Amino acid sequence: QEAHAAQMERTFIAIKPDGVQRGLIAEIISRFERKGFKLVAIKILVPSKEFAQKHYHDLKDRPFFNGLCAFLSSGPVVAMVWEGEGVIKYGRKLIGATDPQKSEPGTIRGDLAVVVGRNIIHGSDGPETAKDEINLWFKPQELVSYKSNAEKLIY
Ligand code: 3AN
Repeated sequence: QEAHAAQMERTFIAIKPDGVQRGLIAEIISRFERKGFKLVAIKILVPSKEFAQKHYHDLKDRPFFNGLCAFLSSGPVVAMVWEGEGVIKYGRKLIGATDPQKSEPGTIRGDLAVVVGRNIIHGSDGPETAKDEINLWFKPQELVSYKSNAEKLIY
């Protein structure tokens, strides 16, 4: 282990029920993987309504909060943790703007979604939310630290 190999940045990414039902799991994972980010945790689950409310607690005063939580808990969600330099900010870039009408072509939402209520993917919006969301969705032992052989070609 090299001295500078400190814990790399991590973010929480979820493929929402619409993304799963539409068969976009591999497409979305592929975009993060090809960029050079590393998958360190993954599972599929149907979140309860209460769990969805915890996940979206920051939005509890918004008019769409109930619909949003009902939707997140309506079917299987693929929950993941991705690791890499700048992964929080760049992950948001790969995802694109919240409203798919405003996300650029080339982004996940720009290429694959049409309306804000069905925008197929969630990504943490900063270091604090990343930490909170990873802790909410995963137990520490579900995260796997490993050295990828490709890393020396990426960094
Ligand atoms: P992002 O997912 O890009 O971080 P947030 O955190 O502002 O965006 O919103 C979380 C989720 O709430 C969005 N992914 C979207 O599904 C939903 N949402 C945001 N704004 C609206 C809206 N105006 N109407 C319905 N749903 C919304």
